[in-house]
Amino acid sequence: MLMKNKKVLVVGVANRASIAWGITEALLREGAEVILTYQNERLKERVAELAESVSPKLEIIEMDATIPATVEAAFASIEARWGKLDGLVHSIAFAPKEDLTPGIVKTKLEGWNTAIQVSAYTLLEIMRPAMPLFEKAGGGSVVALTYDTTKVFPNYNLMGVAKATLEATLRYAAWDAGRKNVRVNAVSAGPIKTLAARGISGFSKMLDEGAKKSPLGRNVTTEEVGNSAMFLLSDLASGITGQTLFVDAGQVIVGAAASE
Ligand code: NAD
Ligand code: 0WE
Repeated sequence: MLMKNKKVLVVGVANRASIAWGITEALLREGAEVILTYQNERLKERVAELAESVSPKLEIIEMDATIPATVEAAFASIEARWGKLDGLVHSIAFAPKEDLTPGIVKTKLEGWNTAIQVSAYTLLEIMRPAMPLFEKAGGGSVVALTYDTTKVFPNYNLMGVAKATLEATLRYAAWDAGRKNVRVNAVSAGPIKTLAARGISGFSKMLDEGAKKSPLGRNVTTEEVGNSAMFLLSDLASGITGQTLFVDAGQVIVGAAASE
C-alpha cells in the first residue's frame, strides 16, 4: 500500500491502452485515490467505462489542457472533492500531423507552437493550480511522460523537440517547486502501441527492431511504465526530483543495433 492516503490526478487517459491507464492501475493497486480527466466529449464514454470498471468507481472530469476555463473548472472540482492533492500525472502530447511528418526543417510556426504548447507548456498549466493543493498536503509529486530525447528518431521530428522542451521545463519546475516539497520527474518510456502511436507509419517495425536491440530483448508494457511512475509518485522516491527515469527495457544504452 505505497499510495495509501494519497490523492492523485491523472491527465491523459484515452482508452485501456493508454500509459495513463497503466499508471492509474498501479496507483489503485497501491491504495491511492484517483481522479481522471479526459480531453473532450469524444473520449468521455470510453473513459467513463474505464472509470466504472474499478471499485470504487473513479470520478472523471473534462479538461482540455489548452483551454484555461476547463483547467480552472477541473481544479475547482478537485479542490471541492479533496481539498488537497498529493500527485499529478501529465500523460499528454500532440503535434499536428502536417507539421510532424514533413521533417523539422519544414515545420511551420503554428504547428511548432501547438506541439510545444500541448506537449510541454501544459505541464506548467496544470502544475500552477495544483501548487496550492500540494501545499495543503505538505508537498507533492508530479510525473510527466517523455520519449528518449538523447537521440534523433526518424519521423519523431517536431515531437522530439517538444519532448526535449518538456524535459528542460520539468527540471526548471523541479527547481521552482522544490522548496515547497514538490518533486517533478519524468518517465521516459520505450515505444508502446497506444492511440498516440497508431497511424504512425513503420511503428510496428520500430517496435520489433527496438525489442531485438534492447538488453531485455522485448518492449515495455504500460504496466511496467505504470509501476515506475507510481514509484516516483510515492514517498519511496522522496529524494528524487528533476530526473528522467528510462523505462525502456534498456534500449537507450545500446548504440548500434545489437547482433542476434
Ligand atoms: P494516448 O493517446 O493514450 O494518450 C495521449 C493523451 O493525450 C490522450 O488521452 C489525449 O486525449 C491527450 N491529449 C492530447 N491533447 C490534449 C489536450 N489538449 N488536453 C488534454 N489531453 C490531451 O497515448 P500514450 O502513448 O499513452 O501517450 C501518453 C504520453 O506518453 C504522451 O506524452 C506520449 O508522448 C508519451 N509516450 C508515449 C510512448 C509510446 O510509445 N506510446 C512512449 C514514450 C512516451
Ligand atoms: O509521443 C509519441 C507520439 C505522440 C503523438 C502522436 C501523434 C499521431 C497523430 C503526437 N502527435 C501526434 N499527432 C498526430 O496527428 N510517442 C512517443 C509515440 C511515437 O511516435 C513516433 C514514434 C514513437 C515512439 C513517431 C515516429 C517515430 C517514433
